[in-house]
Amino acid sequence: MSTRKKTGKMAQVRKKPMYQQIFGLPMNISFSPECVRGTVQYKPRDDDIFVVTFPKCGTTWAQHIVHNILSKGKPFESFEDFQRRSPFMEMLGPKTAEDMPRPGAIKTHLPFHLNPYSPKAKYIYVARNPKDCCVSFYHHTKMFPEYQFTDGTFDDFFEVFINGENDWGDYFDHLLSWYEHRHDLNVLFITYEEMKADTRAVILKIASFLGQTYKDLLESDEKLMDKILYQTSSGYMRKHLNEQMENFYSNPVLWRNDSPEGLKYVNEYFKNKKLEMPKEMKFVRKGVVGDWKNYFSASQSKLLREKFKEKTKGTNIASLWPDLFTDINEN
Ligand code: PPS
Repeated sequence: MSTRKKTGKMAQVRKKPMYQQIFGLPMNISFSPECVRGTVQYKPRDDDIFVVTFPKCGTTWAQHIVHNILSKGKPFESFEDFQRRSPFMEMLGPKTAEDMPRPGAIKTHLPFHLNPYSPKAKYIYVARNPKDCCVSFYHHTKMFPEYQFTDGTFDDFFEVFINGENDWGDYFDHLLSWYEHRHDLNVLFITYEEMKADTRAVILKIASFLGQTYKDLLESDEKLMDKILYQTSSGYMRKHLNEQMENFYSNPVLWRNDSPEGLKYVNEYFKNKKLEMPKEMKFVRKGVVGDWKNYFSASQSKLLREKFKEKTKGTNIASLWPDLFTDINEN
């Protein structure tokens, strides 16, 4: 869309997704504010395990890996089972974490200062390079109808992302808040790219963080390791999880009636706004490193590089993704 300025030049008016503000952060507009507040106020149990990420950085993959390790290779049976055993607390509400079968892992997307914290709980933080994160977030925002962004372009979303206006706020503030804690004994800081480069090594790292017995078991049972690698592969998850999500959202009993508080709220929001979940779920999408090359212009890469430099000054964050700004001619 464009409007004519007084100078006669056309100025771009960018399309923006819909959000609500809670705790000073933009949040998914269909989430219950009570559930978000309840999440921040939740007091972790000593045996709590959290999978925390900025959105679109590998949460679901890490949740599946953790679950497969804890369950000795038993995959989630359905999307309902996934939500019950590994609840997304801001969306579903703190009661789902209280009711979660244990051992299990709670999903959150909160920056460190807002995430429920206990020195005894364990936190797995997954970071992903900002360019692929931005592309993945763009597809997510286009796919879910509550954002009212189905006709938004990548250029529109890039503006939102670079300004930190997307849900859960600024990518860099989030990353910095957890990066500071990467050496804490109860924090395991990993990257999506590391998971892609050597999934087996990361599975062992996660198992060891969860408990020596999990690591010992995987080291002594090659078949179990292979099963976990298979069941957490992007191909397997693309087929099974996407299908499970489609089944869940097209089943009125599961999604409309018999659901946790937070999901009822989302459901009401959808009903009031006459929104429908997409029939085809592309939640597990490409699952690769470097898809940004298909989206970023040279000037967008330059803008992000400048922000990256400014925000991460005095840290070693750039060394997490050494090639991020070298393979595009920005000039
Ligand atoms: S969310 O909505 O924030 O919970 O999304 P999140 O799970 O963090 O991130 C989604 C991206 O992770 C990719 N994904 C995977 N990559 C590799 N292997 C496996 N098994 C896997 N599962 C999910 C998913 O495809 C999203 O990335 P993009 O780049 O969009 O493909």
